[in-house]
Amino acid sequence: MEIVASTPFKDQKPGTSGLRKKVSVFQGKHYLENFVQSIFDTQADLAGGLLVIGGDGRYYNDTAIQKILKMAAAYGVARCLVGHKGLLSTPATSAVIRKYSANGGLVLSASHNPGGPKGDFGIKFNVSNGGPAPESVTEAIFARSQIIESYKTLSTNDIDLNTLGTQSLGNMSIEIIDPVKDYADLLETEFDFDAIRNLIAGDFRFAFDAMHAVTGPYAIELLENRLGAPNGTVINGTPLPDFGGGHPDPNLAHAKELLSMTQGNDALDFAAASDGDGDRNMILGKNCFVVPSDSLAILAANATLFPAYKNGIPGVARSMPTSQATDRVAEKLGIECFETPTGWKFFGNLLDAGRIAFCGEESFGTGSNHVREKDGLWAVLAWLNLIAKKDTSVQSILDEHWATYGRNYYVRHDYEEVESDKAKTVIDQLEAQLPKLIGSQLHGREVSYADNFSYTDPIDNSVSSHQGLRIGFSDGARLVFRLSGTGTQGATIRVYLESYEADISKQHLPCEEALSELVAIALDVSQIEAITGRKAPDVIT
Ligand code: VG1
Ligand code: CO
Repeated sequence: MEIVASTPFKDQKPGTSGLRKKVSVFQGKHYLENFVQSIFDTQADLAGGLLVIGGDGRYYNDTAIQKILKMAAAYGVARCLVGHKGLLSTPATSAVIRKYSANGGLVLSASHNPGGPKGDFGIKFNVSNGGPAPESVTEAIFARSQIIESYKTLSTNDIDLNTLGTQSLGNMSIEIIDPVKDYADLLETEFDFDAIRNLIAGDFRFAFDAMHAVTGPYAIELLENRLGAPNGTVINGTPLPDFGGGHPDPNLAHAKELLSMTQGNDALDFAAASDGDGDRNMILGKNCFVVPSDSLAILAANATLFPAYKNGIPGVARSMPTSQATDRVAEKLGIECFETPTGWKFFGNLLDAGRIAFCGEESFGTGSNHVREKDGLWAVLAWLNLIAKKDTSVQSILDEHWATYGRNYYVRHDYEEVESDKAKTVIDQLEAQLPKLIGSQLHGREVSYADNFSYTDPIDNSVSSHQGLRIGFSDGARLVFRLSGTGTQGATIRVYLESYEADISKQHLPCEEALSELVAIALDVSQIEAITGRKAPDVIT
């Protein structure tokens, strides 16, 4: 056992989803160790307990796992479950923590951020319900990291991560587990696999893009092995440390290859993709794209088609910037609907209390109470289940939904790597205007409310304030502005735009057209162009 003296790093405050930094920062002397020791020091249950460890396979995954295992053994963790080759997707980690009643888990991932030596790395700590640590826990970890003076480790050889089975490290036992099986078994209980099998055996054609990230082995097992999809249905299925040089973010900007497979004469009926750590999803149909906010609303509206929810769901939740499409479904079904701050950690209490069964975020995140993370393949299987049961195309599922509930046109504009002080000025000057906007007209639309979103958790009454600026209009349209909490360079300004259209004859406009006036209002009130010098968003999703 070695006790290594160290001094605090000022910047170890976890963001929306764990601590995320450039790989080079994590490679810095004591950086990773300080953060991991801060987690151990604040989580007494881990001493003598069970810890799950895995990651998305990105560059530095293996090195980090070796360091963490030695520190866990030195700290006194009794047992670790580690994914084979160091791999475990975020939803699979959640499933494993829950199945084996672990005291917590560490996911090594920077999610959809690019990987490789010049890319990003991250560490997320999940608690015993399988979900991301709530704010009270991340705040305690950060506080500890600010006064840390040393960490403990063992000086010993590396563990073999490539062989399944049990090994020991000091007094700690380590089991290298199949990262796929427990998770795939769980998903099989959620959906009607026979119906999906029949769909796939017919003339239905589809593809899944794992983007060379962690989901490849999971998708091959579920879609090809268990559901009988032809070999090659899963593309880019081998996890690579640099994701093949790509950006493992499933959206229209980064999954171009897949998008093109759903367009034109020979278009596939269905296509889907997930991100670096397997918790995001993108759903495409023949010549159409399902906006994630709509996806949540549609799955909620059709929950009884899924075996696990055949008696209906108690409630739903969406993050604040996610469109209000789901609210309309909840209203009609007579179930509860919650609006939470951005980040999956805010759904945990509601799921644990049984108040909601489905939840989602506009950022390509959808999930249910089967785990406590968003789950890319869960959403993909849900859509396959839906298509099989409805026996119709993705576009007609969308059309039918909009005809019943109205359409929430939706788009997000991201301005990336903006100088931090300028991004802050955009938000501050807008926030200062909010009180006087209420009741005023902006381009002919009446502002019915304008505030900085604050959330009181209905289960533990904890309050999270300053979660994003909202401007709501009397016609159901809405603008939201917030700064990203996952970037590693400068600041990213996110502008979320939404309008509501009940008239069926106006539900098939291009999104840009339907939202063009709101874009103009957003630019006017936020002064983004004048303050940042940017002429257009970098990414539109
Ligand atoms: C983004 C998304 C948010 C999501 C988070 C983590 O956060 O907007 O909805 O929960 O990423 O997703 P931010 O703070 O950058 O807007 V993942 O797939 O990185 O775990
Ligand atoms: Co992710």
